[in-house]
Amino acid sequence: MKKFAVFSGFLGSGKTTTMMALTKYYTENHAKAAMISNDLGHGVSLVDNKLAQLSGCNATEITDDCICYVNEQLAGVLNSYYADGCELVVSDIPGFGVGALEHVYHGLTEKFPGQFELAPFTVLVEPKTIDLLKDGQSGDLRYLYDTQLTEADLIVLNKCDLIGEDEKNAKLAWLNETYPLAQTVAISAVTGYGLEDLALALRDGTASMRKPDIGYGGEEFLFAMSKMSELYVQYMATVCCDDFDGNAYLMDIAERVKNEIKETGNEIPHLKLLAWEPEGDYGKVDLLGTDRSIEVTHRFERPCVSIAVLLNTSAACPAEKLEEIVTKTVKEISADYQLEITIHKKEALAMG
Ligand SMILES: Nc1nc2c(ncn2[C@@H]2O[C@H](COP(=O)(O)OP(=O)(O)OP(=O)(O)O)[C@@H](O)[C@H]2O)c(=O)[nH]1
Ligand SMILES: [Mg+2]
Repeated sequence: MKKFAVFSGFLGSGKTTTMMALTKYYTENHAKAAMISNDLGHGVSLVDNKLAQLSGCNATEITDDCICYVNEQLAGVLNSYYADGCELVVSDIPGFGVGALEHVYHGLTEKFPGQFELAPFTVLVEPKTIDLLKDGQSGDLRYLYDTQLTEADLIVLNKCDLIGEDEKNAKLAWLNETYPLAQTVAISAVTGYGLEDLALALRDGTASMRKPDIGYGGEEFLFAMSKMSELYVQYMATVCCDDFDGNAYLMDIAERVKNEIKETGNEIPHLKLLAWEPEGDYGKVDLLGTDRSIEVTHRFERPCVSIAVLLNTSAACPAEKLEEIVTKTVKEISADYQLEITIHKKEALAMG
């Protein structure tokens, strides 16, 4: 079997965490699996890919462009994974994944007929997003949330560890009623709950290849996209003292960025900060919006003397403003911790 699935879903819904958990689970319980992280920065290293590699996953990245527009490059990566014995490969998609069904699934099928077996087009959603959609409070983002789910063959309700059984069932029932063409599974990428259901849905299911009318490129889509920007920063930091607390350092950066973005009235759906030292110890911090608390997703176990840092973020904020806030924050907090930093890559992209 040479199965491939795209994992779409809103920023922070847990695509990367799920792909990491699934590829490990699938490899241990079914057959060899691998993952691809895809994003738009030019010549950058992605937090998601570095994280997957640090945690021992079979992972690679495609940068510079969306897999929507580089079908040949994607096919090359898939073929090398299959040649290596993989039977399932999953990839995420930059931005919001809207239009991926057409550009990736139909693109691959037209250019490479019969070569790849496409698993259900998979869309992740977290409980909080369903609340927003149900209450009609999703504002400008409603179009994106709804369109993603409309395209899905398989909807994955992730982060079920955060809700009880009754709430999970109510949310699944709402999804089944609202998006009747999609199959649903409930999982927690963090606890591993539901991973067997997800594995079987991908192994046994096939893509419907249906083309729902999503108004791609229309006014609502362009309006939602026009607000978004992305920022990629890579730097090295040398530590001068022997009690440097990498976890506190990453938390402080995320906290200050959150407060500064909040002050401007903008929103930051996902900020990822990953730092590692030469021995492989690493810390990861995630911010999922100005109204949420910061999560330490992985902790440094020991004090460290030099670290490499990757920061990737998507924000509903003008690109220059985002870059200004993040750069200033990194410099100030690094100075507070007496770190000497060398920024060797920085790119801000406006999505609109
Ligand atoms: N409680 C809980 N948290 C989760 C789960 N899955 C992911 N998360 C957390 O949600 C945050 C975002 O997860 P990611 O996997 O980075 O989300 P993503 O969809 O890849 O985000 P983008 O790459 O920005 O699109 C991280 O802090 C994760 O630890 C889950 O099942 N339960
Ligand atoms: Mg991700």
